[in-house]
Amino acid sequence: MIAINEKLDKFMAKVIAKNPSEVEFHQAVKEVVESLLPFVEENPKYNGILERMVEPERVLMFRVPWLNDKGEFVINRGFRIEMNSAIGPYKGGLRFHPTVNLGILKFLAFEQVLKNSLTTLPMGGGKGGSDFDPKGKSDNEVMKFTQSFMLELQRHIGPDTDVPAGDIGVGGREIGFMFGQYKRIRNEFTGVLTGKGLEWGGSLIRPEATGYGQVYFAAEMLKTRGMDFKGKTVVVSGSGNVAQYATQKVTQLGGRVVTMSDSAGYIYDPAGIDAEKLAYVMELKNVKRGRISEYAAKYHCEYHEGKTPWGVKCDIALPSATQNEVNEADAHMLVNNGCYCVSEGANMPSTPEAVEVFIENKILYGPGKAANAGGVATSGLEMSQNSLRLSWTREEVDQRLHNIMISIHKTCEKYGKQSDGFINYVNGANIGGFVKVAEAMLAQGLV
Ligand code: NDP
Ligand code: 2IT
Repeated sequence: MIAINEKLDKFMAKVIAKNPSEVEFHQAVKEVVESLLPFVEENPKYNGILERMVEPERVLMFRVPWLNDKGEFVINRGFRIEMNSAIGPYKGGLRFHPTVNLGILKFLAFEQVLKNSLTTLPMGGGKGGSDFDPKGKSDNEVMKFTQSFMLELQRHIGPDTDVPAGDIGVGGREIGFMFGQYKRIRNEFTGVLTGKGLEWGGSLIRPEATGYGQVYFAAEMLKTRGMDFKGKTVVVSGSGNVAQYATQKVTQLGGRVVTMSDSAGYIYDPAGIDAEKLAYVMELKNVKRGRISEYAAKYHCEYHEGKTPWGVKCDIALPSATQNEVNEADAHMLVNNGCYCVSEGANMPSTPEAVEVFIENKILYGPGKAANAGGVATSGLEMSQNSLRLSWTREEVDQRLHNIMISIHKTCEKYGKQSDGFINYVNGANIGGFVKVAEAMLAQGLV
């Protein structure tokens, strides 16, 4: 054990020296390497693979100049991290948020490699985005920015090379503008982006997929203890794409979602956010682009400014906003209040200390790279439909998504089940995701 800890420290010292101040990247790598070092020790053929996996195959960073509505020049920074293409073209979302930097995108790209491997589909890993803040921008400004962003990005991507999609701040509107610009520059109508509109190559269920998948994964975890969503109280964070469809699926399965949030605070509606109230949230967030506090005013419930919802008593928690939104104190609160299942829709929403609390208390804890893989999996299904030039029905895509989430759960069980019967989904997802990528890297030689 001591030898493993020393190895981990040595490995991390190198990663930190080479990637200084990229704290989120260090955090993501450490969690994965911690799981994998004992496994690599037992399987020495994988020696050296982790060292290669933490070095992106390619990093693109570029200037994005555009003119705002006042006619002023604005300069943003654009990125694409092409992390690993061992098992397929680079695949992963674009994030537009003022906090975006190289370290955050490298953490997301690194997680994406293992996540995409878990989906069973042939997709490598990548991530990109910009420090552009869509909040408060007009449609015209968003279009100007995205066109300028794509003017550079287009030379690096393609349906067999690198296929971006949405993430925080990038939804149907942004994907539409980017697709139009790519098509105009390249004169190609092709599946270069996923999350497209249904009329122009998109897949049914892709908007729903991350939240639905997160709930399907939670349902699989609950099943291992003979439980389901019926009558359960569920706390959701976020009110964007993932949170909205997680809420919808929980309600369909008979659970009651009592919170949603945004970066300003959370609402607590003990009666539950039913289909009608969720339709209001969708209009508020996707069309009016308003704040979640308006929900509290409309439905006369509590609003907690500047707070996260983890102190609300629940059976199941679905973090669906952003990284490191659940800290150690939050994790203790959840567990002490009786929460026994956490399924992550966001990427790395729990700090390492919070994860430790969940594992020590042996609750059902599904880490993002397993629990939120339904989004990218359905992107993979969109790519398949684009290649076939066919569209599958809603039922067909949903069934495939559901089966993929069941399969990811099985993989986690296979690699994460301990001798006492407890499933450590962190180890399961990390090892399960790693094996396929590592085998492909070995087969392809030193590239
Ligand atoms: P959206 O932009 O649709 O929504 C993001 C939500 O999270 C908003 O409610 C936003 O509030 C909140 N949020 C964002 N940043 C912060 C912050 N720093 N602090 C508090 N709240 C914040 O994004 P998505 O729903 O698509 O993404 C949510 C999470 O899910 C992300 O971690 C993303 O990486 C992950 N994910 C997304 C997938 C997808 O298919 N979209 C797939 C897999 C994972 P506000 O409006 O105030 O900013
Ligand atoms: O984090 C993620 O998996 C996503 N944002 C979705 C990526 C995709 O290519 O659909």
